[in-house]
Amino acid sequence: MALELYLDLFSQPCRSVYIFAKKNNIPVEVKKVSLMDGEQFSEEFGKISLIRKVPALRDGDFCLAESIAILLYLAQKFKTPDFWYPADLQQRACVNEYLSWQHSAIRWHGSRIFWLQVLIPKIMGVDVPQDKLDAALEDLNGSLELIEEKFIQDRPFIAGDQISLADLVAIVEIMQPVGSGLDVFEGRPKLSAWRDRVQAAIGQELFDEAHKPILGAQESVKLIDGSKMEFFKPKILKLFM
Ligand SMILES: N[C@@H](CCC(=O)N[C@@H](CS)C(=O)NCC(=O)O)C(=O)O
Repeated sequence: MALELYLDLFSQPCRSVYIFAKKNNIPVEVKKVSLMDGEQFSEEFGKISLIRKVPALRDGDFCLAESIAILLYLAQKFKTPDFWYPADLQQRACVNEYLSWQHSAIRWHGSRIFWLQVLIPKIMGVDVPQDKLDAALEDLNGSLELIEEKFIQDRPFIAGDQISLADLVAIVEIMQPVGSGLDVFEGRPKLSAWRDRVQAAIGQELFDEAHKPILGAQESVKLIDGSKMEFFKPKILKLFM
């Protein structure tokens, strides 16, 4: 029986899991959970994950949340090529280091720009003050600098000569602010060259397919009836206002 992957490609961690499964020919049935329609709060999805966030995985009776846990589960269950999660102690440590760091850094910093520039104006009906955007951009730039100087350094990829889970998890997060119209690669030749290598390793077609929704988000979000996204308001007030 195929594994069920619950996801919405608007979401960065969903894209990493989706790309990983497709790239490695892992048999999965994709079940879309539309975040904009609030389907993460449905009774049906609650049976898959009480965390109520995507991605989530169901493998028979076994349900798993959290993208990193899912990626590692898939890598181990399907014995994907070593380079994704190298057996070499220090290479694996580099992957683990990046995966541990990203949660509280680039993940939030890239995501925040998307919320401030695309979702909050739509849902709250107001533009976000420039000083909030400037502060968010400063944080994002700090994270991008660390990715270049600390994690990529002079290597082709984060763990060495080949793509790993670290690069995959990094690229999907870095693309989130790009979806709000911000060219994060401008003036960053090292990051751009790394992005090109990651895209080539994933395959352009799969990369583009996974990123189509987020890269079209500025237009598609305009068409959504904002009153249908009221359920996001408490979260916005708590996290951003
Ligand atoms: N740490 C989790 C984060 C998952 C997450 O934050 N998912 C977001 C989309 S990017 C979500 O489902 N949000 C729904 C909500 O907050 O209502 C992971 O890596 O899987």
